Amino acid sequence: MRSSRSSSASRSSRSSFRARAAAALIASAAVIGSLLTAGSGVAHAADTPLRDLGAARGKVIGTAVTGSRLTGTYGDLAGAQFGSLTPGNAMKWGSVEPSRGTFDWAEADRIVAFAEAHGQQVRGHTLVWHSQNPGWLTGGSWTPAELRTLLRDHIGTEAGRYKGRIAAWDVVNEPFNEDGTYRSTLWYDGLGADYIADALTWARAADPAAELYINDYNVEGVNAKSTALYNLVRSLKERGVPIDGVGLQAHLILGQVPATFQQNIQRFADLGVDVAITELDIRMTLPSDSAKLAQQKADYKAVTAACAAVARCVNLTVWGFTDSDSWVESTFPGQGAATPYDANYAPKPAYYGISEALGGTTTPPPTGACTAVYTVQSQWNTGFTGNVTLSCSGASLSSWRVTWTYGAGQRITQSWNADCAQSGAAVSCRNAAYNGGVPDGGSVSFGFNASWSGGNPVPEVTLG
Ligand code: 9MR
Repeated sequence: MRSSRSSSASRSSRSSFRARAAAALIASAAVIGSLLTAGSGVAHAADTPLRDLGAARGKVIGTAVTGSRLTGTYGDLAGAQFGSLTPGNAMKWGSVEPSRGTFDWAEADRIVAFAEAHGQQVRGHTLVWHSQNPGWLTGGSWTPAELRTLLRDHIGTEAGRYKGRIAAWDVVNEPFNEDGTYRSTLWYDGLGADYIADALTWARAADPAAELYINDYNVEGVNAKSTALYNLVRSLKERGVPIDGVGLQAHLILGQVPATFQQNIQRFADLGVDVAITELDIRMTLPSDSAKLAQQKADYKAVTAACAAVARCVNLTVWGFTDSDSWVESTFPGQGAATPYDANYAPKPAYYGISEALGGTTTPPPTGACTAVYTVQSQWNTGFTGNVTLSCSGASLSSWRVTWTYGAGQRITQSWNADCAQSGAAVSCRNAAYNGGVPDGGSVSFGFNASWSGGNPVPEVTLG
């Protein structure tokens, strides 16, 4: 009954979504079309969006997002391709109540409003966790009774604020250790294991329409940790505690999709709960190359196929859809490229892995691409140093030209490792005599100094 409510809500917004999706794809085609590719070319703008492929199979395909980025190409793709949004950080306790009794809902509100405007569900993340809590909470010393009241009030406040607007809440996040014992946290240590049942009960009271989940990582295959989660869910159901689903985060390593993924999803489904793959990413050792990207495609396809095969696997969410919005590189030095789109918003083979597992076709198959990424390396009151890095994967270049248009009056004063010319706002940089070649799996960078005033937004670059 619960899931039919959410799916009819998403159905009613479907037709207005289509018009917006078409417009968004036209907007993003400028970026996609700027890629140079080997072989038969790049993504075709007419490929069916993931959200539509998922909907046709009864699955919601989602992404984690950063609220402040929901404009331009990032916003176009987030709106056009995905059927649900999860705030990556904006709904965590430390984000919403940085000082006790002082709330900041701005980014969370923005994401919820964006989702509603685009006919998307919101997965709320997360009400009870051991991490990203405010300092006043973790630094305080509380009696068990005080801690319980704090938690109950927090759940009531946050889930209550968004009542009726959240499809599913990750009520409790990451309660287990790898061996299946309970993780020692503020909550477990202070309140015992029943903090989980209490949190679910309070969440149900605050928002009766939301599906309530427990979410964890390294629980994708059958192992000690996922079995502990399984036993917990079974006992909660036996006790009549409200629990509607389990979230399998799926922060995976290239080539290591657990063989028992589908079997594990199925055993939770057989308990009578929904399953969501809530935070999918698949990291690799950098730099990426065509072989790694092909393996990543196979891995994304296997994960999506495992979800597609089980009716109660209702949602598959990627933890950031672009490599420019992923937690991986800063957390695992030397690892990255974990998401389905590269940092320039070009769909990677991984994107087609998801799409193909949902019955989509790739027209024509992507064989690789070269991309250019513009960054501001340092900035002072009147000037800045910029860098552009060209990288090729599954393709190569023997010469190149990168162009962009400044939106805020920036002017290039000096460049190195490229011949740059600026006319009005338009900049064009060609390779120097010695660095026109960019091999498959390789990269070339050039730099420049420029002036700015008022603002220094990063322009979209075209490689052509
Ligand atoms: O993506 C989130 C990142 O921006 C934060 O710095 C990080 C802090 O722990 O949390 C990331 O999201 C986590 C999610 O909330 C829970 N599962 C693991 C995710 C990756 O760390």
